[in-house]
Amino acid sequence: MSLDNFAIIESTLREGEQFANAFFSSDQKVEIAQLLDAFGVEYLELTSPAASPQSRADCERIARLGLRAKILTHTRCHMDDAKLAIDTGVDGIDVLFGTSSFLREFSHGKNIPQIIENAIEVIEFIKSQGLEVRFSSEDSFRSDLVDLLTVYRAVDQIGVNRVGIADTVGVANPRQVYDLVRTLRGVVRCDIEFHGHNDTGCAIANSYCALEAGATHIDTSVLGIGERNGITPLGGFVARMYAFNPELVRQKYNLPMLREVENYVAGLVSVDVPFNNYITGYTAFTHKAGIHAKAILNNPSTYEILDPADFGLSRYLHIAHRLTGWNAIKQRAEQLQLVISDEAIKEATAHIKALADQRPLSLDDVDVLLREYHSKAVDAQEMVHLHGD
Ligand code: HCA
Ligand code: CU
Repeated sequence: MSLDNFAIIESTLREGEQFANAFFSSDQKVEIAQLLDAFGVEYLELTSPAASPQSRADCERIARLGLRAKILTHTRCHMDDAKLAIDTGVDGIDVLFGTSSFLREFSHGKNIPQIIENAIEVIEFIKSQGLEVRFSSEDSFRSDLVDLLTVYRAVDQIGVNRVGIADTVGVANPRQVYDLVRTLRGVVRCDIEFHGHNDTGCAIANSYCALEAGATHIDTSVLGIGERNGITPLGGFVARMYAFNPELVRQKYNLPMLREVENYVAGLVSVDVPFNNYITGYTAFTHKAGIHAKAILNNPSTYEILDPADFGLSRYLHIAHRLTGWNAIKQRAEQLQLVISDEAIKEATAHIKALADQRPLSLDDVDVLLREYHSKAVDAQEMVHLHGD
């Protein structure tokens, strides 16, 4: 089943370069490639060598690094581009039919044979050079289904390695993705890739549904960077797959590296990692309400489907507020090595809640209060001793 056997095509160095703030130097591209390779993604997709002389040089440089990940570049379905790409030394080429001509021709319904003829020429040429080749169409969800399947069937028959479905404008919802991939699965033998934009927040769910329906490859980028608001984010996709099969995801990827890769890319494109980011957002493992905190102390999986330790992270119990509970306050006292009776802890908790109704509290405020309760307890004990003597 694809859900247990999927591959990530990491496109930070292609789709990510289309992000508004992205300008990667050659050395920075190499660093991104090495980090993603160490993280364990199966493929890296690079900007077309036809884009600019530097893009071409960078393809050659990254192809020569000897990384474990397969190196792909992404080009139009043109013989000129394919030749240029082959000369860079990459392992494979993702070819794409451009929107305007594809859609125009599809809507007239006339040029399907021409599209197929062109695709076959390019695909056979790439294959004859011993490279992996993928064929995909832009804006698949707004193309005519019959035309789409006709083209995909034809390229499958000549042995394309993979066909791709692209939700270029982020219009698809999970059920539509499931249906299209399922239909395509019945038509082609080759692998199926899904590329999803996130304009309406469905990119991760759509990627997951694509796998459920039989897709094998998912495109991602670090923090989801890409055109407009981007595509399926690597971290969010990994979180989704971890929720499905933690063991598999732990084996496939070096999860503690995720934060490093994200911080590096965030710095390069001058954005902050969002506070609510999947896995690495600064509140991703923060528990607040008293009932949550109590359960987390007893068994973290009550409120956590991801184990922060697997990602080299730790959870945080936020206790300095009016929703707090005495179990969490007691645990804080223990952390501070303050011995205080349960009764006194309950009093301290009531005190904290009353204070928190007046103003925002910090952990320091809680600690000061706990130390006061502790000293009161010690004083009381000393009194008992004195009287006892
Ligand atoms: C684009 C192209 C693309 C290609 C996706 C693919 C898209 O920038 O418009 O090759 O599968 O979203 O359609 O990124
Ligand atoms: Cu895209």
